[in-house]
Amino acid sequence: MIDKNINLFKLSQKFIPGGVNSPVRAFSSVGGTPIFFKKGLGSRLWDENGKEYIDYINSWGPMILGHSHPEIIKTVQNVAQDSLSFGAPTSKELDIAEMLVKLVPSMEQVRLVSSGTEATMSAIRVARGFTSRDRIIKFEGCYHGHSDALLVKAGSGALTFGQPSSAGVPADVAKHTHTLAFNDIKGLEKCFSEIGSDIACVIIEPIVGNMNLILPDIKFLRTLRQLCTKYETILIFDEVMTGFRVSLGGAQELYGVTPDMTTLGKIIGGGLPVGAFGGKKEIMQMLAPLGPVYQAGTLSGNPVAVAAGLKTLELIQATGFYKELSLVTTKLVEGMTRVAREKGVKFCARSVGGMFGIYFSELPPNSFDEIMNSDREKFNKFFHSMLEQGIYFGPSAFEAGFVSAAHTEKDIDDTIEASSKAFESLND
Ligand code: KE4
Repeated sequence: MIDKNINLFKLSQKFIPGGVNSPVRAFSSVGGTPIFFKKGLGSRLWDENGKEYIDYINSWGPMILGHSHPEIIKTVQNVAQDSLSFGAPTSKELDIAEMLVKLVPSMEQVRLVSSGTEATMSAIRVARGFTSRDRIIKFEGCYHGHSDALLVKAGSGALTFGQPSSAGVPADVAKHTHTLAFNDIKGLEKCFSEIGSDIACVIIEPIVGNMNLILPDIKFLRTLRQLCTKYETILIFDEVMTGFRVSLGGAQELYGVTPDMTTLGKIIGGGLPVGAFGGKKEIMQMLAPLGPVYQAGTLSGNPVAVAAGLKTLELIQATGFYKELSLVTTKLVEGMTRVAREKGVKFCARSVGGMFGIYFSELPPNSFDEIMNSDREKFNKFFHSMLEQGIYFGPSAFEAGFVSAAHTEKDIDDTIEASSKAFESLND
């Protein structure tokens, strides 16, 4: 039987650079042919050959309720009947803004955009406008989308390609971005002691999901908060991935560290394009039409996308939602770790809420350098063995995995069973 994925990928490369609309999808890091999907339902995906998979990418986070959730689909269908876009205010934008401010209380005001990249790019511009400073700090291995100032040692995509900074980013832009080591308190203190009063903002993934899953040292986050307060630097938590993924209140709720601004995306659109950035009112008032910082978007707050996001945000507030999601995700990582040990494979895994990391290393990594030392080759073999068995993990050793509320105990058991075979194949 002809593999439609191979044909489609070959054809796509004729019209689309690399055959994909986002680099990580090309399987460059793991090798082989990307899978072209045509249907998703609950925890399952079907490719163009009709092969079924259990999905642990969930569109890189948005599909926390699973694919084609009936209530979300119905909401989208209903709203779409009244036009897809107005380019004018709608009551739904007020509804989701009110809900986001309620669920992320560090945000007094919020503005909607159409992607995480737009959210982080805009947040940095507001921070620079508010402080009249140019310098920003990010951390190696963290990824915040592809705006120029942030493609300086980004973690997702670029790291996989082994060139952590991107061509096309002018040196004059990159020079304002200082990249520090995640969890390195000394480096942070040194940088602030040298240039603290010139730093407009620090942007960080409070829990990193773009150099695989890396947890913060609470002392590191607290020191960062203290230094930003001391030097009047805006602290931006990029929760595009962790927002509503690790808990209802995100990483800032889990760690009890309050940023000045937060960026969001993925889950808040329920699978449709929605991003958001928000923070203290005095900062957000810098934005046009009130203030001197310009930011805009034709489809910002799109009514259909916002409706999908609103329904998603409503459903994830169900009692016990995150308790259950965390339990299922923990069962997955504990089960895989157990069978890896039985097969004598050097492997570990961990999870936070509905996201997880798997590592072919003795201990879970806590830094960029440590994740870079994990066994990429073993990951790639494992990835393909699981794919063969109908289990779809992220096609890169530097990505986190995601579980949805639609994943059943049987999905998890089947995945653990498949991983046992995959670990065995590593010993061949
Ligand atoms: P988007 O522009 O892709 O919507 O969001 C950029 C972004 C910003 N901040 C964080 C913490 C993110 O994780 C992302 C995007 N995440 C990647 C997954 N590693 C999206 C997948 C892709 O690039 O295709």
